[in-house]
Amino acid sequence: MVDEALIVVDVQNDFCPGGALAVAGGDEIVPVVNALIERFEHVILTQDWHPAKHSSFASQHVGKAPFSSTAMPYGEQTLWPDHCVQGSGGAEFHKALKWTKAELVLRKGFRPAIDSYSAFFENDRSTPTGLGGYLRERGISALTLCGLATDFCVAFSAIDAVRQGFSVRVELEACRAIDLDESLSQSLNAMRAAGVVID
Ligand code: VGL
Ligand code: ZN
Repeated sequence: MVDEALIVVDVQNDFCPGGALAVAGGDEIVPVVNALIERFEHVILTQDWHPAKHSSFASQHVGKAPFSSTAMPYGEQTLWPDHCVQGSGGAEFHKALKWTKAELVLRKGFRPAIDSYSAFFENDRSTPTGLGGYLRERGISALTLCGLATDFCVAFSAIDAVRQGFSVRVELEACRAIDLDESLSQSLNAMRAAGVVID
């Protein structure tokens, strides 16, 4: 159908086993994601793409450990190990991901002072990435999301997509979670409450 797109979120080396912010089983989704890519006419990828010394890295906050959190001007921010640095091998897509069909690669998290989990809005929840306008201008109204990680970039993207008026489905078998402090169950509840269809 012409008005549907698949959005593949952050299937990058750093989120796979051996990577800097490895998600358990992150690599297991690759064949499932590849099968989805074949099925969809329109495919969009997101790529977490941070400058070195990004403010979401615990290394930039004295005395803070990875997976702790800190107050940023835009709100509470989880602090991560250094990951997905622009141009690094860790920022590349998993080598088995069949990504060449993608019509758009949307990079996010490139502003030093603000993180961006969602493909639509940065973590201040108000700076747009432009993806909403891109999809609307192309007449795409229904989105299926998959990728890494379920409870951060997939969930934030899915909820923002509903708020932007898209009809949104998440393919859980093509997702894996970080699951910090129950964040997986919280994100599933939040997605369902927002109106995301979860398969
Ligand atoms: C992500 C934490 C930090 C994600 C990205 O892709 O879910 N999580 N950066
Ligand atoms: Zn990141």
